[in-house]
Amino acid sequence: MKRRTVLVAMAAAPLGAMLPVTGFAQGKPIVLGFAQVGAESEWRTANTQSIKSSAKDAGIELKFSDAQQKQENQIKAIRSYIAQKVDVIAFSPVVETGWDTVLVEAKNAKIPVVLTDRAISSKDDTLYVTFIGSDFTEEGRKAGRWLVEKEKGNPGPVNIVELQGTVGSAPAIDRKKGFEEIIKSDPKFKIIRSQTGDFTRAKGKEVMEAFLKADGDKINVLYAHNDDMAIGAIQAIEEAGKKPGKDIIIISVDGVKGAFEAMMAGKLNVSVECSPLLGPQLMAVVKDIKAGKSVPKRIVTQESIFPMEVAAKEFPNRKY
Ligand code: GYE
Repeated sequence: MKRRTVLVAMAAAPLGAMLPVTGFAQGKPIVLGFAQVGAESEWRTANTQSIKSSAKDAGIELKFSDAQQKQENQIKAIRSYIAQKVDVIAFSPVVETGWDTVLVEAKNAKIPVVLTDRAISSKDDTLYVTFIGSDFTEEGRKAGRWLVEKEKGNPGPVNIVELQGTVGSAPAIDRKKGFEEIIKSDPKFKIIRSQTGDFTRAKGKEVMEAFLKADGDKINVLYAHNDDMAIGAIQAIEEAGKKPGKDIIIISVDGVKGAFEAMMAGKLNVSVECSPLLGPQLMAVVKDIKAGKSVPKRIVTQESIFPMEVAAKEFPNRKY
C-alpha cells in the first residue's frame, strides 16, 4: 500500500518542478483551488478557517468549495479547477479510493495536486506532489494505549462500542486499525459493536442510542473516531440515565474546544489530538511548488493526547 510509506524528505515535486516560476513572484497572485470535504465537525470548521485565513496572509488567491461529504461533489470541484486553469489544486479526499481518473486529468493539465488532512489509496503516487496531515493510525494507537493503561488491574471483560468516522475515509480506517492493534494484546478487551456515525454529532447521538438500546448495561467504554460523535453520544448516554465519563468511559479524537468543555465537565475521559491548523503549511508548500523547489512527499503533523485531568490547564492554550 503506497500511501502508508512515510518517507519524509523524499522525492522532489515532479509536477511542480516542471512548472516555471510564475505568478506570485511577478506580482500576480498564485491561484489555489481547494476542494473541502464539508462542514461536518468542529474540526472541519477550524480547518476551513485555517485554510482561508492563511491563504489571505500568504497573498494566495483561494477558490474554495464545500462538497457536503460527497465524493462526486469533490470530483466536480476538482474538474472545475482544472477548467479554470488554477496554479495548484489541494483537497482533503472524503474517502480513500476512486480518485485516479480525475487526478490523471489534473496531471495531464500539468496542475500539481496537494493532499491535505486525508490520504488517498492509489497505486500511482505521481498523482499528487505531497500529503500534509496527521498519522491517523498512530492516533488510534494512542487511544488504545490510554485505555490499556486505564484498565490495568481490571480483569475484564471490557466491553467497547465504537463510533466510526465516514465509511471508507482514511481517518476512520486508520483510527480503527491503530486502536485494534493495541487492544488485541489483551483478550479482555472486546469491541461489541461498531458502526459509523459519519463524524457528526447528530449521527453519533443516533447510533449511541441504538447501542444503548441493544446493550445498555454491558457497555463499559465508548471509542469515538472524533469529538463531535462523542459529544452527540454523551447526550444519548445522559438521556438513558447514565453518567458519561463514569458509567461509560469515553475516548475520542481531535481535541476541539467542545471536547475540552466536556472533559472539564467530567463527561469525556480523553481526547487524542489531531490538528486542523494545516493552512500555513499548505500555503508554504504551494509557494515552494510554484517556485520549483522540491517538497517532501509526506508532511506529518505533530500531535499530543489530553486526558480530562489536564483539560482545565490546557484549555486556555487551545486554538481550535
Ligand atoms: O477527525 C473529523 C473530521 O479528516 C482528520 O474529519 C479529519 C477528520 C476529523 O470530520 O472530526
